[in-house]
Amino acid sequence: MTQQEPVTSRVEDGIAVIRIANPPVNALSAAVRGGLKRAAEAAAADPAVRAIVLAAEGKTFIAGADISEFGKPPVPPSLPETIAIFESLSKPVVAAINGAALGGGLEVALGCHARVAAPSAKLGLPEVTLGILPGAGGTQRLPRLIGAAPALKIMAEGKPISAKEAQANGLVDEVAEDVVAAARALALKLAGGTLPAVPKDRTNLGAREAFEEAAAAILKRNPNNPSVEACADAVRACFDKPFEEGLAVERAHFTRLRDDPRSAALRHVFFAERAAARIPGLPKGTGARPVAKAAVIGAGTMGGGIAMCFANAGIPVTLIETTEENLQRGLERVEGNYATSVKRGSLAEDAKAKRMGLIEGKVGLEAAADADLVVEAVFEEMGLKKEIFGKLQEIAKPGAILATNTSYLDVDEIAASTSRPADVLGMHFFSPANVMKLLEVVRAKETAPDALATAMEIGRKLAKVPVVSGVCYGFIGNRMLARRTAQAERLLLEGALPQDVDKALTDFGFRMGPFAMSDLAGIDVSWRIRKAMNLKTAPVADALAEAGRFGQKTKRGFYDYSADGRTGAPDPEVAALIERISAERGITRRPIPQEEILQRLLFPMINEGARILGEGIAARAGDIDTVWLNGYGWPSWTGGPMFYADSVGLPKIVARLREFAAASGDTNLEPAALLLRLAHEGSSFTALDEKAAA
Ligand code: 3H9
Repeated sequence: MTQQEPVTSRVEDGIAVIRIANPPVNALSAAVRGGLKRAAEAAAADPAVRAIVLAAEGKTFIAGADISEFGKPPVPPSLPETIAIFESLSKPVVAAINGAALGGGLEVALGCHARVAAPSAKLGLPEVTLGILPGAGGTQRLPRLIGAAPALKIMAEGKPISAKEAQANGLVDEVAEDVVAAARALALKLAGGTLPAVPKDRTNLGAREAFEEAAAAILKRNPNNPSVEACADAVRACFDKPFEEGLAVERAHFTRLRDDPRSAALRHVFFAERAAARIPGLPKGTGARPVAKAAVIGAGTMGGGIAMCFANAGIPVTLIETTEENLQRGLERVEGNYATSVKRGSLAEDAKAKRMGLIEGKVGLEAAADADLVVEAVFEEMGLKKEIFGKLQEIAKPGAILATNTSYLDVDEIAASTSRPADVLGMHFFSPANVMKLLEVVRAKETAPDALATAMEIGRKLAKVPVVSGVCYGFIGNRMLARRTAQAERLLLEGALPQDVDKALTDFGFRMGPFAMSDLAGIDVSWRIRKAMNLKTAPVADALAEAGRFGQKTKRGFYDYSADGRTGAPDPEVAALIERISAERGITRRPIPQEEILQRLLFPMINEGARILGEGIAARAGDIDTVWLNGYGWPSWTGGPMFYADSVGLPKIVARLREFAAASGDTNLEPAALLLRLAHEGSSFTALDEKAAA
């Protein structure tokens, strides 16, 4: 076999070591499955082979089925068929799990007679995150190996477990540094004896009552999740049906779910998130600058949260304020956040101490002198930001990245206030910064390629999903959000009530609608900004704020929170106030159907997304989806705004936007040039991304 073969086999001392080498993650492509089948059959037929070790090259064992093959015509051998061949061999097969064994990768290992894992290996069945269930015997073999209740937990949560946990629950037989050597030794030990395949009866399933109890709790935690429901049903079949029939139950669920549009959307989400890491136009070989120490300027809620991100990732960070008093307040807030995590049990006391130990509070910008990356997180005031960046050009060490956390302001203008604009970019965190996954990395005109690469790499180290945005007002996410916010207010004036607007979005899958969100964040925040800018764009929100209804914190906002301070009830006073404002403006209110409300909220955002893409602010439609999925709670099973637009059909969106524009006279609602072109060509945002990637 040549070196390019994804599966090779070498016989030494009576053992055939079958190796998978299919970078980057050894996904089980058709070529790998074919290679595995041939290698298994050859080892079975070779009298010199007494036992078999299944190993893999690189840092991953097997990341599962090749997700890019889903939705394409199947190529034999199928994965279940390949696994069945290994399981039925009369010679022992031991899996040498060197790294992640996920999905189909773990299912391959379950078809082996024994498993040895490296201490750092992770084992899991993450199929639910792709809207499917394990489809190569995982739902039938794992319960029969470790018990039905623990197996369902692993499948339904989709989170991998450690090698140590896997050894404790019987999923792996041994944990060893040198997995191939340990697997060889185990394989030889097993040769000639009875082979310990996963039992096909109910021996290991555990009590049915315990399973049903666990299943009920899991289904309650995951309402309306077809993948989790299918996992529970397939595992239940272990009790009710023979092994082969259980496999048929699993297969039927797998095929149904794989072909469901929700799974296609979740696969898009998976690939879009990874594609967002690729920065178009970056010179080949651009490396990141080393970042051993960070500084955050401003110890407000945002700055404190950003400092926590660095500390959580083990990077020492200086939190800088203008006065001792502000600094102490900021540090106390950070300490309080960690204390809450300890109380909830999600953080150990010593881990808290370690993280706090990485955050050093200092007064004065000079404290940024030893940082490799400085993140400014002060008020949204251009003058103040320019002053800080002007000073940083002298204080920060040569080569340090100077980032601004601005949500709206012009990063080019900020960069122009220093003599080193190549070091300047935006790192826009989302609140709460220590929780939210999205990081918009704003590439300014003069940003150096390696500065950009550094921000992206640091973003990943901070466990964020970084997405590059060009410079514009609000960048990708907030610029689109502004369109939705404008429509939400307008819908109130035309006839809807806050609960109607919010319901359209929660029914669609958002956790919260714009008005409930506004009440949570505080209506006064944007009211003050509008006042300062003399904007009259939100008459209802302004009237509420002027009446002292700031939201949850005053127990009254768009909703009434007097019951328990947190649950908002529709308030007749708010309805009366809205009706009054409509009347004052001469607007005849009308009942607005839920479908229209949803379209009025989403289509203008999609339209703005198309403008953002057309202007090159976002490199891919998938980047826009990644922003909305990770920063704004867009429901993942619809794939993000641009993927959703494709599923609705671009001509329909164009037609509706034209109607909205004509009815309102708002030229912003006229379809964007790119949207028009794609609709006219019968193309889609997905096709546009695919063309750009090719
Ligand atoms: C399944 O197994 C179904 C079966 O039950 C039934 C079948 C019948 N396929 O994440 P990374 C690519 S469903 C194709 O950046 P990391 C990825 O797109 C599967 N491609 O690396 C990226 O490409 P690019 C269940 C895949 O080190 C590159 O590999 N399994 C697959 O941060 C590097 O990926 C899963 O859901 C795949 N399965 O993390 C596991 N996996 O460089 C999915 C990755 O062109 N994978 N790629 O952008 C993962 O969770 C992570 O990739 C892993 C590595 C933890 C393995």
